Amino acid sequence: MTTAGAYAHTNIALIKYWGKLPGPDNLPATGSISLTLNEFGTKTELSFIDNPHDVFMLDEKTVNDHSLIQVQTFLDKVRQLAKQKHHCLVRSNNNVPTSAGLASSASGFAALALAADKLFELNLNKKELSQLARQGSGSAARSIFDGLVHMHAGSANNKDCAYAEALNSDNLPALKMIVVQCSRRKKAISSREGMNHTAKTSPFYPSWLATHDHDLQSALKAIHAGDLRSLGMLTEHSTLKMHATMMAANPGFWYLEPLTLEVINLVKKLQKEGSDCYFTMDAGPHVKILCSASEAEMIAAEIKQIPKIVKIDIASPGPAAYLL
Ligand code: 2P0
Repeated sequence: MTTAGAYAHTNIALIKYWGKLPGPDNLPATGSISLTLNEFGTKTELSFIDNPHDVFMLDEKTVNDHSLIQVQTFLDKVRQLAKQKHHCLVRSNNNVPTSAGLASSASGFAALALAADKLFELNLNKKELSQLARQGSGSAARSIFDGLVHMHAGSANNKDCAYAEALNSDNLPALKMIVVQCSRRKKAISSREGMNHTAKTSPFYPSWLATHDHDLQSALKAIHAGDLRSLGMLTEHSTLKMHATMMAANPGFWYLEPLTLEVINLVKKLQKEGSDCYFTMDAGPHVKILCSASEAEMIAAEIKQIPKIVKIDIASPGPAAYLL
């Protein structure tokens, strides 16, 4: 075989990952919980090429920036696992706004990991696939699985413990996530730079680490109990703690924009009026609203009233990554 293709969906974290352990394996310093989304994702086709280095094409354009190095470094790990030397052409197409805080690296590296598993005949199981995807991007480990997903934190003496697994969400009501795009601009600081700078300089970072597992365990309990309100409140708490930690870095930085705050103020108003809706933001200005499926249309219609919003999509929980 000389070509393999895969599709992976994006995911949005409810309990956030922000910070890494030292070392070459991209081990997350915290665990995380996410929701895979049906509406956004990346299709990747991987082929062997007769070339002295890998080539990366994103949305039909050849890439020559830091993303190429990330892809090449990832493929070096695949070649090492497979004990092969073939170079590859990676052709990816995103239906996620790239580098705008909508997690295109999550779907991108999950699709690449799955395609590489097939092309290099690695025969990895899903846990191992998530570990491979994590080495490309921490959040990618979660996009191997469908629906609600738990990614385990890394450990300095056991790199095998940083893997993802699907969670049973049968006790929760049907969920939706409303994705509210608040800007068209590309983000200035990548997640990777942002989290490394935060870990090095923010006096709040040790507190983030010390309190994170309590949030994660509480969220697991809320999911098990089918308690959307508790899960939603923990989602907001984890989000605000993550953003506060980066604002307290030196120098501080932030991804939120005035429109972001307008949206979250409206979410809080709707919540006070009795709606099951809860905000989260990632490394970008966009707001994602976790809500019950039965209220999604109504909440989206309210949010649409805010002027200058770029786009609103109502997303459903999505499937696991799959081969094409
Ligand atoms: C998350 N984010 O849990 C957090 C919340 C952004 C904010 O995971 O360096 O692209 O490739 O492992 O996975 C985005 O960071 O970082 C991310 P790397 P990644 O979704």
